[in-house]
Amino acid sequence: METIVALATAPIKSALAIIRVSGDDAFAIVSKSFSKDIREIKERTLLFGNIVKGDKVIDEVVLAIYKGPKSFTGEDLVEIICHGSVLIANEIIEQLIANGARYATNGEYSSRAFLNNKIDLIQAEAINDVINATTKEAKELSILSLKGKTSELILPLKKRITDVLSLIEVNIDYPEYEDIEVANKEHVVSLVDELVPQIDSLVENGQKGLIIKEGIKVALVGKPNVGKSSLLNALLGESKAIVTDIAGTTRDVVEGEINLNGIVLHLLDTAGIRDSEDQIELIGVNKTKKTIKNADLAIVLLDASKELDKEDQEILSLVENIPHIIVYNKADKLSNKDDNKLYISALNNDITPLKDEIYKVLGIKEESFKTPSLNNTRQLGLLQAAKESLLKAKEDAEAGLPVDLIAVSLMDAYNFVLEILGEYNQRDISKEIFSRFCVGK
Ligand SMILES: Nc1nc2c(ncn2[C@@H]2O[C@H](COP(=O)(O)OP(=O)(O)OP(=O)(O)O)[C@@H](O)[C@H]2O)c(=O)[nH]1
Ligand SMILES: [Mg+2]
Repeated sequence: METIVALATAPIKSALAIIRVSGDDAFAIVSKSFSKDIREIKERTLLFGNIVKGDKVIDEVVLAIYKGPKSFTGEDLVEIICHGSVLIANEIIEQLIANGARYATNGEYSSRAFLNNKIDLIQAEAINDVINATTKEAKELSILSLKGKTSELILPLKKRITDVLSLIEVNIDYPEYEDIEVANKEHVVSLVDELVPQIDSLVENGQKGLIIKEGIKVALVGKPNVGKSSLLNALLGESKAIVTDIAGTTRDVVEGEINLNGIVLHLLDTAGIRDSEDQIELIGVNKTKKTIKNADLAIVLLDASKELDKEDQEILSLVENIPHIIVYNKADKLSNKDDNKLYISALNNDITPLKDEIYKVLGIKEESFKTPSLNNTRQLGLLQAAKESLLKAKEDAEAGLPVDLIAVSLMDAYNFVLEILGEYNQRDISKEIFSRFCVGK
């Protein structure tokens, strides 16, 4: 493979910077500008020396030298650890390019690791997730995937589909042999009945993993004056949104973000919904309706001190089709409470019951943070596709179709499972995935 070079650390002033060089000529290209010849090195090693340009020293550096295939990319790889100056790093990179390397594209190192079978696609995606994680919990979950724990979840599916597919193959290829088991409808039906619940549970865990990784959009909705902005402020622990006793205070959507015990909530405080003559308020109300449609969870606030009215009912019907929590605010004004209702007082910062309920609705438990899962939309989409193909195979089996036709859907399911790992059609999908990486990864 062509030799590539890029800065692996951030292009800012720091103690040290790392430049990565990977490819067939990595050792030769570095040797041209290093005070020692490293071409014959066979073992992983560290070397101290100078990077030079003619007789000028660019920097004193340490080289971490990895002889392929025992390297991250699987190729000969050199990490040049230099002083953390952008000028020095650029000068070294220019020198290596002059010596025959080319600047790497986004994610090209990880892409090579994948193509050289050092990691599967799930692990490659996890590298990006680790880098982009914004919470400790999301980072830890991604580390599990990086270590291959998520890939292991797929292996039983792969194996079981292979079992049945190979039985069918043998039957098709060697119909004359009488001592082999006959592939029949029951094999397919029992395979599908066994795997579909497994896929459902993978999807369920994956959706939780996605929430832990990316957080959720939470819309605070309700009539004017029920205390939405007060709740936003209480959740954020700062007075971000304007609160007044004038109905219709909030017009634009006010956003805030909190980390609720490991889950990032992107909070959206909205304009109170009501029929209004006020042009500006009406625009706000329309924005609220759009916000509800895009939210993952709606928190509907009702005023605990008042009777439910038609306007409240209308708001409840707006959230009917998305996950929602109904909460009674201003509980401090009440003396009698109904055990079946969720009460809070945004004014008094008494909102713990709501925080607990959010966890409950999302189904996130302590173990969710430690459970490896297929948790990006690509992986979840492929799981869904695999499930549909399996169900089609079962339908065909039950309709009495010949096994070779049933095998077509089974093969589709198999390929979808392989595609999760990047083992099918790998070059096309990996191109798309690695383009999302930063250069130097
Ligand atoms: N007693 C009591 N008053 C509250 C509580 N929460 C909010 N309020 C008061 O209710 C009034 C309206 O609060 P806001 O937070 O502005 O209400 P809102 O839902 O954002 O209203 P709009 O922006 O107009 O839609 C303010 O006077 C708050 O102090 C509560 O828990 N108890
Ligand atoms: Mg408000």
